[in-house]
Amino acid sequence: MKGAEIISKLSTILDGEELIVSSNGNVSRQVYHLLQGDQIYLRGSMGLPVPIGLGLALAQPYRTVLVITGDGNFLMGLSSLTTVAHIKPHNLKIIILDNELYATTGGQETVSSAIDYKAMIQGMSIDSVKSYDMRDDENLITEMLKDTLKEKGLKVLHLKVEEDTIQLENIPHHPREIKDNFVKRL
Ligand SMILES: Cc1ncc(C[n+]2csc(CCOP(=O)(O)OP(=O)(O)O)c2C)c(N)n1
Repeated sequence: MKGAEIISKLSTILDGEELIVSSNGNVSRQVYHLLQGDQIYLRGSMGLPVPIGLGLALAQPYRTVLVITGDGNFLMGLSSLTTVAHIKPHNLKIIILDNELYATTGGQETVSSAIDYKAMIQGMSIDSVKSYDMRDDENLITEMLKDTLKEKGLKVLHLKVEEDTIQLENIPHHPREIKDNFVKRL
């Protein structure tokens, strides 16, 4: 299963009120084209989806905040997960789409293949982390996404995914426009 297919599946589970932060590059393009709403589609700013999601979750405690991030982005901003683990915002959900690549910039390998994500994240005291390999098995995806989004509490879902083959068009908005549209929803 590819990251874009998982993002598409989310459209059947989200209720439209969630605040979404997506990582720069392909993931933000996919969220922009495949999901609804004015969300935070990061452009250029690599490594920031988790810390921005954390701030948003604390500022908007009655909204579900969903971070959708590539593995390269997640690893770049990894230290912020220690703060997430310490605070444990009940409304913060993090989905890591791990293709073991910096796919956006040409498919260079990340170090993900050498990392046990579940052990690493549990080691930070996030017991609710789940990790699945979706490259051959699509069966449980709807259940897993529902569990992540609809069950209360901090959730981290790490998914091994296949590389996306289709490149979607760039987001046709300046970051300031993205921000202005997003803040209207708060
Ligand atoms: C600090 C910084 N370094 C490098 C880049 C270039 N860059 C943009 S997207 C990207 C890859 C992101 O990888 P990942 O989050 O795994 O997502 P994928 O591209 O695999 O969907 C890179 C290296 C950047 N924008 N900022």
